[in-house]
Amino acid sequence: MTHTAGTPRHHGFGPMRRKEDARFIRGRGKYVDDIKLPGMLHGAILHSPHAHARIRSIDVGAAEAHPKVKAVITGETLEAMNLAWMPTLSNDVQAVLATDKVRFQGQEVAFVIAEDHYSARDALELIDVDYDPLPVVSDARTAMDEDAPVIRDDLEGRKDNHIFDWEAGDRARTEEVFAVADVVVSQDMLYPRVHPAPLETCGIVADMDKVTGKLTVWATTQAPHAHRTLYALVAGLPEHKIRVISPDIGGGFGNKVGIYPGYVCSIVGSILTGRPVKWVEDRSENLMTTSFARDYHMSGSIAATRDGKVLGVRVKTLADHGAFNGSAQPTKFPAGFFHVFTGSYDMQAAHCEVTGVYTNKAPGGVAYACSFRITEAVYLVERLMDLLAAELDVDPAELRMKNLLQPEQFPYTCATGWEYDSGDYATTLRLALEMAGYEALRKEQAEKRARGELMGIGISFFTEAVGAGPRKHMDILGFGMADGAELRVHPTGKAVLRISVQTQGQGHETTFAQIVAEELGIPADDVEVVHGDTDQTPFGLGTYGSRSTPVSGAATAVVTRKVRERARLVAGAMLEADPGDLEWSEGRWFVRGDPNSGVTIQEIAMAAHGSVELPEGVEGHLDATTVYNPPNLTYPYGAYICVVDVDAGTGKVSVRRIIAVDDCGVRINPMIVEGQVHGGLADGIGMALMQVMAFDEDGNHLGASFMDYLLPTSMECPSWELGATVTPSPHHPLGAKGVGESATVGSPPAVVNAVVDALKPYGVRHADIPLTPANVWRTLQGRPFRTDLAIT
Ligand code: MCN
Ligand code: CUN
Repeated sequence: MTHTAGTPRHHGFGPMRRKEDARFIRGRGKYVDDIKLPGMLHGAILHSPHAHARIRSIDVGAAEAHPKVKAVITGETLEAMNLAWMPTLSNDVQAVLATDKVRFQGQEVAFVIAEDHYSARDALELIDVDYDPLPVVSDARTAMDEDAPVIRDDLEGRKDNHIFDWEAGDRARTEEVFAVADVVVSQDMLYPRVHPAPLETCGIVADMDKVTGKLTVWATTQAPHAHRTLYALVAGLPEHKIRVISPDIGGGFGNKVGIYPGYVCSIVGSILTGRPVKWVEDRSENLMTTSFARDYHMSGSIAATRDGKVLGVRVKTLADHGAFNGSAQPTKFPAGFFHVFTGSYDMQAAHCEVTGVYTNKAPGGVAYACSFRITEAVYLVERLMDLLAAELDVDPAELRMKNLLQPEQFPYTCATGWEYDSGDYATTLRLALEMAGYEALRKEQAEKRARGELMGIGISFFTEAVGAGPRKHMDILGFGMADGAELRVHPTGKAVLRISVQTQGQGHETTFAQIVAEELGIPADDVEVVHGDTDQTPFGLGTYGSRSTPVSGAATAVVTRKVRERARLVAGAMLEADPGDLEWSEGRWFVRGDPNSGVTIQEIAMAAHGSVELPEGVEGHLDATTVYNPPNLTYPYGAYICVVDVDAGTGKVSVRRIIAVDDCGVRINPMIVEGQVHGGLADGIGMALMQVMAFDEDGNHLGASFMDYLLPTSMECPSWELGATVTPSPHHPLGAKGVGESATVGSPPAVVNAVVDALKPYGVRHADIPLTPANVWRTLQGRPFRTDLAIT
């Protein structure tokens, strides 16, 4: 399964260039904003300037009188249609347009529909809303105070801002383990609120055809089928009369899983006006109102023996979910997969408690290349491992090596009940250490320290759980997550594959064609991958939690194998041989022992379409469909090492090197996998050093543009050093595991561990992210500050 990098292979796995790039680099991508329909109208949203205020009145008269305005929708309009509130995926409701009061700055208040975009925007200024400001909660830590204003008074009987209490693991067992431990290390840490910030913002074109009764929606969604079903359930439209098309997407990163008020308003707008309605967010709208991630305040502890054997971890977490519990968050697991926080280590016990609270901030949630909160879990345990290493005065690599799960322990059930499928962790860490030249780095560090220079080396070893969702985890979401796939091989042996997942930049049109190519022996260029259109593809829940390869990739392998088996029967008829006597080699069936006797898949395809007499019961054509139910999640993992230099005078952190060794099982396209890792590493640098959604005490959003919400550029990123180990997943038909979020999940703790390591001579044992120059400088002065609140 190893191919030399750079050598394109067209008959299966290997580093093949992305098929979709031909249109992207020539400017031929087609995004939602490129959709232009005859008679199309344009929508714009009026947002609340206040974080918490009662709405006394909304006067839309002047806006309606604007000559280019066709309609103005308010919460009242929606109430009449029973659509003022929409269910979230997290057992909550969210206001589509505010009726009673606004609960976060930027909340949607009214929707103007006009002949053109600019008129719609102009008319927003003609709307007069009378607000009565209320006290604000912008810090989760004060949300449960006696005198805190109740944000969700719309919920019956609600007297405080509490959403849920949730725990996992065995409390009593964990207490026992902590009681006998030689060493316990504790640390409070904040994973602040961040935003996925895809370069293409969210948008929709909704077109209700009043003659056919069919609603067609072009939307930037990662989950077109799920959106269709939700629209049907919420709006009462028949599902077969809804078509959701997700065109090219300029990045999702979790931002495009949910349904936002602008989508509902555009659909309602099209129903009301009888014309197509387009709504596309601007940058500030995207950053201020759409799904956030993290915002976890964690108090963690780790217990170990004196000689460094880890016994257990526990954590208490305060989770800030904003004003509506609004993101895709499994109902029964309101903290997502956070409890996979024993990480990659063999431990006897673990326990976590999570309390979710409402604040006057935009709907919080999980999504940002996160695997449903495994990002926070990995950060927690990897920081704790470093703190423990410091306490025991042992090398952090050595401590990890001592506690990593061993190959013979797989399948391994962790202390909170998750079954890790496969792994050879020590090999991966060893490779990373070797690539880094770890010993030499430590020597260099000692020399630098002697000269008063700050250099840090940080390690992170992560295990992910991706590929929702196996039936055995069905209680997480309350419904199954099987994905369909359909494959048709045309008479000339060219094929079309229809899949349920949606690509947002991951290169599915290439990798999924490669899976067919590998299994059928035809060139990947001969396979067209159709996705992102509910009328043309089988049902499936879409792309998130790096589930495409684990679930839909498996479905693709299975459906292709079905076609290959059909081809065997056709080949039997062609060769006048018993199909049982046939053997397969790349792209052809032949009579066992007689390789020259074979027929190619292309010849079989032609024959299958009518030119050969098929035996009784064998249908013609080379088509198949399948539905794949994954038996388990896949557990990719990796070892990351980061080297930083810190300027003590300014607090500026320079990331000198990042070494990333990933094991995502069998790699379909190693070049695409590396691309995924590159992106995630940049994300990790961003989260560790720059990105944060901060708010002031009045709930004003302080990161509503890219001037304030800082994304890493190539200037902040070193030249990545990647390595790979391949430990196949035993239950996946191709042995593949998901990788799309691995580096985003795994890299932030490596960077933070490196910075804290650099600051060690100053007695620093922890610093909260993002480690901006100001924060690092203040930390060096012994005065760190909260980055998620306004600094005064
Ligand atoms: N792949 C492979 N071999 C493997 C695993 C993956 O060749 N063993 C390939 C896949 O076939 C696919 C890509 O790598 O082309 C990523 O696959 P996978 O890990 O299955 O993840 P998904 O395709 O389901 O993508 C989702 C994941 C998530 S949840 C976020 S968030 C994220 C991410 O992918 N958003 C992205 N990567 C992104 N990359 C881009 N460019 N844009 C986004 O919005
Ligand atoms: Cu958690 S972001 Mo991705 O799963 O869509």
